Parts: sequence; C-alpha cells; structure tokens
Amino acid sequence: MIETRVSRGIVSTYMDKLQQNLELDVAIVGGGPSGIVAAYYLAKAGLKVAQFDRKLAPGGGMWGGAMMFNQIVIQEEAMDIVRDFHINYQPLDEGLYTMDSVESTSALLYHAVHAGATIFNCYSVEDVIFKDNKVSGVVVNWTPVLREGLHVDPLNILARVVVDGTGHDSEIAATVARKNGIRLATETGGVIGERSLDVIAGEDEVVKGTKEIYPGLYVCGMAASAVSGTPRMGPIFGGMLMSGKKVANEIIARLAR
Ligand code: 48F
Repeated sequence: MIETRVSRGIVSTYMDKLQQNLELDVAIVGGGPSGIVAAYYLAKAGLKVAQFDRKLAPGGGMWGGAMMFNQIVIQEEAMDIVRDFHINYQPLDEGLYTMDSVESTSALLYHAVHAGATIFNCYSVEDVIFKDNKVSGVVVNWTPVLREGLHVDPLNILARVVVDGTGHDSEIAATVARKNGIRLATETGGVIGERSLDVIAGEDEVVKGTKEIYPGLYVCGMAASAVSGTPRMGPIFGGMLMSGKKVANEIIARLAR
C-alpha cells in the first residue's frame, strides 16, 4: 500500500543518513550563517561534515534581518562569499551591499546541503565526547526531549573536530570548560562573554577570534566573539560569513595533513 511505502521510504532513508553520519570529519554545532558557510566549504573540500541545529528551521539569526526588517548588510570584503552562494545583492553605498535575508539564508542552506553537508534539524548538542584531553565528537538529543525534560539518554557522534557555531551563548565552549576543568585558549582560560556593540571592531575581531580554542574544538561566528570577549556587531553579516570560511580553511589545512 502507498501509505506504508511512504513511511518505509522516510524511515529507511533517514536511518541510512544517520548511520552514515555517526563518524565524521567535522561536526558543526549550530546552523547560523557562520556554521552554514563553514559546512559548505568543508563539504566542497570533500570532508564528511554534519551540522546540528536545535531548531526546526536552521539559519539562526539571519532570517530576521534587523528587528524583522528582512534585509541584511554585507561589506565588500565578504562579497566573494556572497557570490559563491549566488545571492542577489544591491549596492548600498561605498563598500556596503544589501540583500534579502530570506533569500540569503535559504541560499546558504541550499548550497551547503547541495555541496554534500548533512544538516540535522531538531537536534540539540547537549555535550561533547571528551577523550584523551581532546574534544572528539558530540552528544545529541532531540530538542523536544530536552524541552520536555524527559529522562532519555542521548546518542554519541564521533568527529575528528567539532566547531562551536552556537552564537551568542557559545554553549559548547562553555560546556567543555565547565565540565572538564580545562583552560580554553583565551585570556582568562574560560568564556569571556561578548561586549557591547561596535561594528568595525566587532567585524574585525570575530574573524581574528575564529580559531581552535582547545584540542579538537574550534569556534566561529558570535560564539567566537563570546569566547574571546569581543564586541557584537548587529545586522552586518560579512564577519559571520568570513568567520565561517576561515574556520573551514583552517580545518581543511589541518585534516589534509
Ligand atoms: O546565532 P546564530 O545565527 O549564529 P552565528 O553564525 O550568527 C550570528 C548572527 O545570526 C547574528 C549576529 C551577527 O550579525 O549577531 O546574531 O554566530 O545561530 C546559532 C544557531 O545555533 C543553534 C541555534 O538554534 C541557532 O540556529 N544552537 C545553539 N545552541 C545549540 C544549537 C546547541 N546546543 N545544539 C544545537 N544547536
């Protein structure tokens, strides 16, 4: 019966997809713009990459533009990435461009998956696998299970490296530091916390702060700002895209060694 064939098709292909992603080169936590850009370049380089987002619709803070005015602004330095993703844009004034935030977010997601990354939505990463003083994977559970407070154990997914792209709360970096009594590669050894808004400093420093902060753990996007204690920048998104591309390039160089 067609009813059973539809269900069987979904269950069997989903289980195949999950099984194929139990051992990864790169696990990206958070499906915001920086993490999606990273997923795209990593997958394009031939690495096995999966991205986990706790929401039904990944895309993080990019859908809503600023105050739900669904336009974003990107500076010249990041326009090569906008062109890689075939996003339409309009010049605004010197060195700045605007684009539709819905088109931009959906283009990032489409091209990341099309390049070979797998996105798991409704997955919350609640912990990492921590072996031999190295971050070695992620511990995942259904978001509704955690929201309901159900006592259900998670699944484990091994990864050669993990990227914290969880945005303003830098959840993974904070969890690794809190649970394992280790020092992150920051001035304090912990998550410093983001500073108030400054566009130029924020955009510059988010890219500088994109790096490996503990063996096996990288940060990108606002998680990098939060970890290093640098300013937020608001609805200019070039720094997010450049941070995603930088983390991908660092990981590609390392895993190719
Ligand atoms: O915050 P977010 O959009 O990440 P980002 O790439 O971009 C920041 C900008 O959107 C904006 C900004 C820059 O101009 O200030 O805010 O740094 O998206 C982070 C995603 O991570 C998911 C969350 O649902 C969101 O979609 N996320 C957060 N914690 C977890 C998680 C977790 N523990 N497990 C799974 N997903």
